[in-house]
This record gives sequence, structure tokens and C-alpha cells, in this order.
Amino acid sequence: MDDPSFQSIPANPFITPVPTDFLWGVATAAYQVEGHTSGNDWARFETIPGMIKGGARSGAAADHWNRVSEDVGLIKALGANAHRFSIEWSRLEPAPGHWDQRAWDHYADEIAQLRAVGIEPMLTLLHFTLPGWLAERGGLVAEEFPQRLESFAAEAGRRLGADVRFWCTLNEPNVQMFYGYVNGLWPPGLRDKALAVRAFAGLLRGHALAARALRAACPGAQIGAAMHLVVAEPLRRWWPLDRLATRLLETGFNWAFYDSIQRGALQLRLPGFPVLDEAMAELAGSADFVGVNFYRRHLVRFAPEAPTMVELRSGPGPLSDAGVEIHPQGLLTILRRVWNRYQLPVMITENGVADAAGRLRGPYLRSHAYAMAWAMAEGIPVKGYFHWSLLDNFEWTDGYTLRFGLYGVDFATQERRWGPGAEEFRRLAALLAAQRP
Ligand code: IFM
Repeated sequence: MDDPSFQSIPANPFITPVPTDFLWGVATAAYQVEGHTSGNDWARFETIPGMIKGGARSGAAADHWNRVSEDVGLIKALGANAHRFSIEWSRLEPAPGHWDQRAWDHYADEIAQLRAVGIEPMLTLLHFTLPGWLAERGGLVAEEFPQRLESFAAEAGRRLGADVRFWCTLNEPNVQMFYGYVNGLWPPGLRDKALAVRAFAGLLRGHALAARALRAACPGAQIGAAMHLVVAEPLRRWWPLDRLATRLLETGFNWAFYDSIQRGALQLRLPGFPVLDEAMAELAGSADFVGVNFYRRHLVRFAPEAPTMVELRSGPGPLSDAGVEIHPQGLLTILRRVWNRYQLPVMITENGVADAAGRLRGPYLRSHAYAMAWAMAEGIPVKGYFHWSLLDNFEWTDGYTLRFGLYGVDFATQERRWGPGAEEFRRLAALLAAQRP
């Protein structure tokens, strides 16, 4: 099959029938939308001057904690049949081994509300934020981290598993490791390659143990980790060192995590970093699907002066408000690579665009749905698509400067606003629904 032309996208981008159980959903993360969270590492990090753009604090965020019913209604109004969201570990386990019943009840109620209107929940256990007590004890590099995540998973599986089939153990462990331990822009704000490798190992071990606990608690659960996967191309194709740097980025950032799962061994080899190579039987078979968070293409320059020896630039395409190139072909490329490499079903766990004016989001959605449909027509088993995000939200160190929501949020009044992106999402949802028997 020839590659698609992204110059003109058909009004119906779903070029072949989509399975009836396909998930067409929206994604959020607890800390970014719930608000009123003070017990995790990010809440502390935010107080350090200069860390968050404009000195913003997450504060009430989109006040989702108090607006679950309203927001479930908004998801339903989009025609979505699935919602991926994270449960905030620091609320659920405010002190080691102490579970907060009211917080568990809150999430059980949220899941029940979703199910009542036919929306399939997908839960993420760790979407970047760690309980403050765990961060104080070393966070990802603490010896106890994998077992702590395991017991959190076991508790979540036991309490919520009867109503939750789809689980992400981790969100973007590759980002959490690089930002926390290589460039130091996120908690714990370190630049230490030895600790970075330990954090990576901790995340892998935690994933494996959490997956085992979920399987024991909820038979039939579908488990994966959501990876931030980038398309990388050498800035100068003719320059061997740019090609080498591109390979390093792909193997170290994109693939090392799932390669380790596939090999049943913790493995990371990056120049200048200690080598990690250690068997771990529980890793093998610990994922039922690959979670793909797709946002960008990078042009890669070999940069010996940089800590990872690579410098990243945006491609030439149109840019989002975040300066990220909009490159729908890249989603097709990534889906092909993931499938060739792992032969596992794929879930597009995130895909979205920072677009405050709301002009880009509709065409963005349609072109990425087309890329996905093309991959499915090639036989790649894509099981679902989750748009990032349901709502404008707290965008980590970018504070409130970037807007990803299908619904815009006025943070002064918490009013939610329907926009052209939401309209397109709903139109696509209707096309999918029309295919169902
Ligand atoms: O907001 C983030 C999310 O938490 C993880 N994936 C990328 C999104 C947009 O930057």
C-alpha cells in the first residue's frame, strides 16, 4: 500500500471498518485537572521559585475533584465511549500503608458514573506525581519504590478492579526519568546519570510488580504502560553522527522500556551512562498492549556538549502553541515501528495539541485519526484512541500557558467551553458509532 497523502484528508478518515469494541476516548491526569492536591512531590516542587512558568501554582486546576458529574456529562456529550484518567496516589495513600477510604470512594464513584453512561474507564496508576512521603524517601530510586507501587496496584485492583478492565501502570516513564534525572527540569530536579539509570530500573521493576498485582486482583485486565514516543530524524541526513544521535534517541528514549519488557531484563545502554543489564523474569509478558502517547517529530543533531549528546529541533511543519511540529504522518510511522518491534496490540493513550485559539485542534484530530486508520488498514491492531485532553489543565512546568482541552476552561470561573475541536471529536465519534451494528 502506498503511503497516504496528508495533503487532503477525507471527511471520513476511517477508511476501513473500525472494530465495534474500539475505544474512542479522552484522557486526563489527576494532578492536572483535579486541583486541591497538596501531598505530592509536584506540590512541593511548584513552590520553588522559577520552576513553573509565570510562577503559577496548580491550585484548583480545573476543579475536577468537585465537578466529576459535570465532567462525565461533558465526556458523554462528546460521544466518547472511554475515558483514561489517573488516580492520585498521594490522596489514596497519604502515609505509608495508610489507605484513605474517602479518596477510594471518590474514584469508585467516578468509575460508577462513567459506567452508568456507557463510558469505559482506563486507569493510570502513576502519572508523574509521587506521594510526598515516598519522594522524601528517595522516590523512584528508593529501594522500596517497586514494592510500594506493587501494593498500590494491588489495592487499586482489589478495590476498583471489578469495574476497570484497562490499566496503565505508568505514564511516560521515559519522560519522568529524563526530566527528573537528566535535565533536572522536573522533580526531583537532578542531573545525575547514575541516578537516572536507577530511576529507569525502579520504574521498570515497579511496572512489572504492579502488572503482576493487577493480574492477580483482576483476571482479564488489559495492562500496559503509556510511552511518550517521538519520531526522530537526523537533522542532516548525510552526517553519520546525526544519524548515530538519532539512533541513540530512539533506542534510549523510545524503545528501552518496552525492549526490556520484551527481553525480560532491565536494559539500558547510553553513552556516558552506567550500563544496566539485569534479568527480571516478571517483566516478560507484563504488558498486553503498548500505550502510545504521540505528539511530535524531532530533528536530531549530534551535540557532544549536551548531556545526552543530542540536540533536538522542531521539524518544518506547522507549529502548535508549544512550538511542536504538527506531523500526523509521524503517528503512522510510530504505529508501524511499535507493531514491527513488539507485535503487541496498540492503544493510542494520548494525542493532542496545544492550541489556545482552537483553530488547529479539529484538523489535527482528523489528520491523526486518518494516520491511525491507515495503520489499522495495514493490519496493525490499534485498540483505541484517547485525545489529550478533555479539559484545559495544569501543564506541568508550563503552568497554565498551554491549552490542550477539547473543552476550554476559564480558570477564574471554572466554566467549560465547547470548541471546534470538541465538534470534530463528536463528528468522528458519530462516524464510528454509525459503523457499529
Ligand atoms: O500534559 C501532558 C501529559 O501529562 C503527558 N503527556 C503529554 C501531555 C501534553 O504535554
